[in-house]
Amino acid sequence: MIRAGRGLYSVQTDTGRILPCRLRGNLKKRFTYSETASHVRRVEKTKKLAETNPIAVGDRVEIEVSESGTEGVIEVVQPRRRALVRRSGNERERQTLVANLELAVIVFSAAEPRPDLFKLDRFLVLAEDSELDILILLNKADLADPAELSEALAEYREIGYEIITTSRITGEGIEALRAKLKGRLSAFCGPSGVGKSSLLNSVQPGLRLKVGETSEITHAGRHTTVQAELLTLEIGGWVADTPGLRQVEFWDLLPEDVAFCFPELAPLMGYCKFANCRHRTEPGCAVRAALDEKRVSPRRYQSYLQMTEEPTGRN
Ligand SMILES: Nc1nc2c(ncn2[C@@H]2O[C@H](COP(=O)(O)OP(=O)(O)OP(=O)(O)O)[C@@H](O)[C@H]2O)c(=O)[nH]1
Ligand SMILES: [Mg+2]
Ligand SMILES: [Zn+2]
Repeated sequence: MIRAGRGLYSVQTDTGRILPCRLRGNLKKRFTYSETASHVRRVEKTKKLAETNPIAVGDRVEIEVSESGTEGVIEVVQPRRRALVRRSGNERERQTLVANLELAVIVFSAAEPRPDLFKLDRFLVLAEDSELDILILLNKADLADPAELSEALAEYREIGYEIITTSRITGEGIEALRAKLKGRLSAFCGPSGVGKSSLLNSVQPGLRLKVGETSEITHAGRHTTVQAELLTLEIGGWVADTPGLRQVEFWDLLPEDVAFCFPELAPLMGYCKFANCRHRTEPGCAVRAALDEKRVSPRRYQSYLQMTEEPTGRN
């Protein structure tokens, strides 16, 4: 399923045709997902599903095509593998942004808007928790001071993240980005106005995605892209353009699981004196020791503290 409207979905068939489809009525009610997210660390929880959307972009479906052959009905939604899931806005509902994706492309801009690294960390944790491959794009490189740029990048490269600096204006990084997207299902996510749709237009000029005006995006609440949509790439693969997220709320991430989503903290787990250590003020804490020895960035640690302070789980 590549696009969702009001009760009407676009489904791309194996032959590449795109058909408008409705959802079989009873599917909406008894909707269950077999969740295969295989976190060994996660205690199996019974999840009462309150989904914002019963079916998400990226879901594989079986359809019955009408006699005329011009439309269809979605009969079966196949079990999802990995998905990008968050808690939606003020509602206590689970929202699947994109299903069955392999790669999360997290887009930030070097300027306009200024990068909020704490927000970047939240996106990273969201993607890590879903066990996705991750690529960070630092867009609008043309607006940045190169020295400042490399400083921001170093922190993430040190802990193993791949970052490509890109610019729609100079074309920097576009070819490298294309190579990363080729042949897989990926999703662009990040705050509004960072240039997600612009970059996709550069990757494939025929897409003609709507792009926001710079003057508009400074007003809070302006979103140019309003719905996730899966685009077919000529080089092979699919990529979802998603609307910018103002807030990244986790759906069911437990505070004790957060450290596992920090690549520099995960290897330390199990080495604290207390098994239930929250890595704050406990004696014999391996995280605090790594922090003292400057093996962990104080800013990233701050990010960890912020994320475990709030109620991250469903309550
Ligand atoms: N200087 C510069 N401006 C850019 C670049 N990429 C995008 N922009 C501008 O940034 C603004 C926002 O771009 P969009 O592509 O609409 O941003 P978006 O991330 O898709 O935003 P939402 O759809 O609201 O989530 C537009 O005015 C673009 O022209 C870039 O590399 N350099
Ligand atoms: Mg957009
Ligand atoms: Zn600890």
